[in-house]
Amino acid sequence: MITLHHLEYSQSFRILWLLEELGAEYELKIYERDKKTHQAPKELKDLSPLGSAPVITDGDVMLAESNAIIDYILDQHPESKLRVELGHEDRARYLFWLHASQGSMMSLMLMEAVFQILISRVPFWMRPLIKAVLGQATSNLIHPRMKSLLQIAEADLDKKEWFGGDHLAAADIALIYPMESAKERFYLDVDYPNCLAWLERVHSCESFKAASAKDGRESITLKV
Ligand SMILES: N[C@@H](CCC(=O)N[C@@H](CS)C(=O)NCC(=O)O)C(=O)O
Repeated sequence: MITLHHLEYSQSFRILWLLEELGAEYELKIYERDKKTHQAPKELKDLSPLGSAPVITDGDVMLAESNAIIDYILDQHPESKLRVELGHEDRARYLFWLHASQGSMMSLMLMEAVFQILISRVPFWMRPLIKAVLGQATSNLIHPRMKSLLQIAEADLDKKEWFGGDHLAAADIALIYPMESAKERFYLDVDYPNCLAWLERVHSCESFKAASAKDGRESITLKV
């Protein structure tokens, strides 16, 4: 049986939601972040060479990386509709969003979070300079790329309700963390009604509510 090693308020929420959506049998181990550093505790770091969450263990298998874990779990549930099968008209859309979630959107949101942490931690006399440099990087690099991604998302959701097409798919599960982060960082506003409606649909899924209750979260807050 799979054990999900879940770090509170982290990207591993997606795996919790996936397991709930599948109705899978699993064991859940919740780890608390260090109160000061927000880092994972040593017990979780020791599980994988990456030292980050999520991690799953399954017999002798240990696996890290959210999307690798999503694929591993879906391999065990071939009956699930969370993958859009080969040859389906929505296959390309599904693959794009499954991978853009981590490869593009999450990286941008993470970069912005790291910039903000850096600004808050440098000595105060350096802060105006660092803020100006990282502010430029945010406006020139992060904002236009996020805008492009969200515009594509908005157009795709105008055609069909989910990132996988007509029903909830693994791409939607992978996207929840960067999309919630985008909302928290004010990228998602009235210009993106379809994206906001998608978030509402996600929040009303019973499996999402069950995962949220187990995580003890009220909302997704991006912590590195
Ligand atoms: N690309 C990795 C990122 C994992 C990651 O950065 N996890 C963060 C939580 S959101 C973490 O474990 N932070 C605590 C730490 O590094 O100690 C994945 O998707 O699994």
